[in-house]
Amino acid sequence: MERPGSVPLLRWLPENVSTYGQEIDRLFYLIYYITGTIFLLVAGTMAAFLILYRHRDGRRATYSHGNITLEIIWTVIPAIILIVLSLMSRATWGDIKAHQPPPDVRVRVTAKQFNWEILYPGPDGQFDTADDFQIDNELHVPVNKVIQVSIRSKDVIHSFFLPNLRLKQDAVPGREIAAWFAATKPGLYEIPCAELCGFGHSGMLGHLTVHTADEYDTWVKEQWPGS
Ligand SMILES: [Cu+2]
Repeated sequence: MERPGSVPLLRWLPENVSTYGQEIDRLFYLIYYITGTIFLLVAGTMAAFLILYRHRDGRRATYSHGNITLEIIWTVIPAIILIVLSLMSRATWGDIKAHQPPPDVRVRVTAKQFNWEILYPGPDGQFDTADDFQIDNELHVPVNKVIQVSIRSKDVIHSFFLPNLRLKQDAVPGREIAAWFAATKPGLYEIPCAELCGFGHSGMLGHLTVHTADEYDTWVKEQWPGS
């Protein structure tokens, strides 16, 4: 969703409803603006040179053997930018990935060609017990709660992607990978597969429903009437 008064080319990510989305977006836009500016400078300079140094009668080409000072400058400056960006990315990555907060809700997501199997542990909170409940492509969570997702795959590599939550994690056969998010706004969001996984890849789409606390309680009661 577009913010009022924003220029689409400058801010085009989908609406952020993730608690850690701002940190990701800040980094994304910083890198985007730096590379965008440099792209425009390089393309502009190239276009200017094409015009300035086009063929003209009576003008001979001159040979240049390079300029060491210039080369040092345009190597050192990008190197510094790269190091600063790496350190910033590392700090953000560490904040989000290394410090998973204690989960309020746990689900297991198993990717397969071409569906997301969403497994809820049920009232006992344990997976692989009788009260487990599985639905394809439908993830229901409460708003403002920490959701822990254990991601698996049954066949090939898929990628569990919640664009609005700024979460993307590969699902790798033979591994169980933990990810987490907390949504700040109720609504319906998409769960596309972000890794080309076969002929049905483009149709591999689930939906995340973020409920208010009351709505979520109602949904839980519908799935587990006895609880
Ligand atoms: Cu897939």
